Amino acid sequence: MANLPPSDDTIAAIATAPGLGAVGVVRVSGPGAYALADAVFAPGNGSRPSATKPGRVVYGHVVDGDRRVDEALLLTFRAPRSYTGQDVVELQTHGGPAALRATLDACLRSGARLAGPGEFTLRAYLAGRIDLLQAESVMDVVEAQTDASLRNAGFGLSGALGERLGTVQSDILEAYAAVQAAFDYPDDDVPEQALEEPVARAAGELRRLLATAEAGRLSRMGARLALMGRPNVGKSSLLNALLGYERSLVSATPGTTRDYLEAPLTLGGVPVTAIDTAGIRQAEDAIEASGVTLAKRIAEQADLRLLLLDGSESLSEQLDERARAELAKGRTLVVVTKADLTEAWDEAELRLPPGAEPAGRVSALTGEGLRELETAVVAALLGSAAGAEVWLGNERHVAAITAALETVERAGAQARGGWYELAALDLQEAMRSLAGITGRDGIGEETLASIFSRFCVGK
Ligand SMILES: Nc1nc2c(ncn2[C@@H]2O[C@H](COP(=O)(O)OP(=O)(O)OP(=O)(O)O)[C@@H](O)[C@H]2O)c(=O)[nH]1
Ligand SMILES: [Mg+2]
Repeated sequence: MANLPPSDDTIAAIATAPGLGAVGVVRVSGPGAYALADAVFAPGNGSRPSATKPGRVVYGHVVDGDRRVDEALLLTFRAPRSYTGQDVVELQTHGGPAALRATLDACLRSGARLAGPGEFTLRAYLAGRIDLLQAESVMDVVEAQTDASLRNAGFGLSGALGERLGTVQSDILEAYAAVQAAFDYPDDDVPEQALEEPVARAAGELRRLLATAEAGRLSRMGARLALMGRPNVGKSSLLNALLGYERSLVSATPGTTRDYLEAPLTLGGVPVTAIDTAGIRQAEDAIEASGVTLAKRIAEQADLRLLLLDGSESLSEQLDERARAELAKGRTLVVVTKADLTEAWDEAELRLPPGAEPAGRVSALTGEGLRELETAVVAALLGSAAGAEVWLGNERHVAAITAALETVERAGAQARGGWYELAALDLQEAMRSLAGITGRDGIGEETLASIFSRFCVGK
């Protein structure tokens, strides 16, 4: 069983990212933080660090015994007004690995313990300064790669998601009270809506949050977008146009792209890996045949596929039975290319099967239709969550909300059938699932240990 580290000793860690940087920070937290600062920091004005007013920045040197380690700034925070709620000092040194390592060593020699991953944030949580939801959001902010994931993390950090869950919790409590009343006083009629309404409100809000889970997952993990189509339809040209630089080889010879190639881009806040593939046809040699097999596999595994059709060439050859069968598998947008050339057919002739959506006409040459295509891709990836204020970005929260929704819905059905006792149990379970997200009402030590172990050291 995983154990939490002690929270009453003094810990230290390098808080900035490894590598070269102009400034690096060693963070120290615990009851011995100020004594430690006296031992490892010599202010330029000859004062003692422990005598400085909290919140001040002091110039001086990090020292290790008689040795000057580096020029540095000292920042001081007094409990409880610090990140961890404890006495905290931060040493800002030059950012090179040697200076930081030597500063940390001086701290460890002066009695600090090396902090484990997430230990500073764990202390903030244990001190009651932040709830678990906010603690996890700290990690999400640190890890955020795109604006959208940063916005989602900020939503958890500010407590706004906690507030929305709080509303759900009070609805569930209200339903619970109604169920209890119906059970305790079977002779007094408890009006049906006293139970139905809060259950419906709670379930509705949980469903709205869950509808954004896929978008949240994609904003963290990224989406894979496969470009497919016959040789020469303009797959490589479209990839280059989307990227804004020449990534993939383009030529008038059909069968130019034989291998596949991946390129990263961001669409609507979602990190997307666009994959250019070999044109699909009866291959002329073994290498091309391997490329075609690979292209089909990539299309199978993609989150979304773009099927490209050349608008200036005959449609029937490009959209044969095999291509139509592929379309029927869903998750596919149909893109008509070479919009700058004369149209050889009308879009009405497409007659797309369900699962495939038209995404307009584009020209890689003139840029026509590219914005609209990007919008269509984002809409297809995110669904209704595209317009939502925030997305649920954390798997643990998604699991807890899914469980809460199931039990709330079941409680509603039980209560309608007159099974009040069972409904009450389900509502209690739903409360427990939601409480596990914020951790306000207690959470197992093992869960805590596993959550904080995913942090980086120094946070
Ligand atoms: N006029 C015009 N020509 C285009 C456009 N997009 C591509 N082409 C031309 O079409 C030909 C094929 O383009 P590619 O991007 O190599 O096509 P592909 O689908 O990657 O072809 P393969 O790799 O052979 O499967 C090239 O001669 C391009 O210049 C477009 O939007 N307008
Ligand atoms: Mg190509």
